[in-house]
Amino acid sequence: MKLFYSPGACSLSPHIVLRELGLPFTLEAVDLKTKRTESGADFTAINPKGYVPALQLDDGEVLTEGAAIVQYLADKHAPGRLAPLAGTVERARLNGHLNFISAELHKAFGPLFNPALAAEAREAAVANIGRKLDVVENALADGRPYLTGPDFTVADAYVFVVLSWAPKLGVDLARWSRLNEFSQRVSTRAAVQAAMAAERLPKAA
Ligand SMILES: N[C@@H](CCC(=O)N[C@@H](CS)C(=O)NCC(=O)O)C(=O)O
Repeated sequence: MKLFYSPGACSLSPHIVLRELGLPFTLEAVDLKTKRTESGADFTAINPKGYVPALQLDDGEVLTEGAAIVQYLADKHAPGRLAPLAGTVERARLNGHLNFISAELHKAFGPLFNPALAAEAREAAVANIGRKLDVVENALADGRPYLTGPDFTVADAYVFVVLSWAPKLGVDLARWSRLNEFSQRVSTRAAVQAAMAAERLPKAA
């Protein structure tokens, strides 16, 4: 398998999952501005959507959409470990988290990646992010270490990556103490550290 990624982008989530599962894979970086991969290929010919992550399977098929990729990896390679079995209420809860992270939290960060964003629009975007972060903080309110309970899942990998963007984009996470503890906890996992090192990202503080 080959994961097309950009350092620190949402592709870090399937990257972490590949390492959590101990699977063999290669990495190929994508320049998201030029849409060229590090080997010079036209990335839009690999993923016409033009964004990472994309996971090329050994038979050539290319999977896209981070939430779909991580579920495929978990279900295929370690059923029930990083994602509860399909058809269970536990799995439906996990899907709820994945969809929320993808459609609500991840996308709420989108405007902040625009360096030309006007101050007023930025303020609105940060307030919107805050409302989504409240939801995630509440999911951890009973002191559970991970989103769905005692065990690390693919949703934790994804939300960890999205949270990691906040300081880089000037969003102060100080008021979400459980999210801070969560990020710290996840950052100590061997697979997370290995994925971040492979993407040449600085170690979490
Ligand atoms: N719906 C997609 C969104 C992926 C996405 O937003 N990727 C970003 C990096 S985090 C990207 O590659 N942006 C470049 C672009 O859209 O041109 C998913 O969940 O996988």
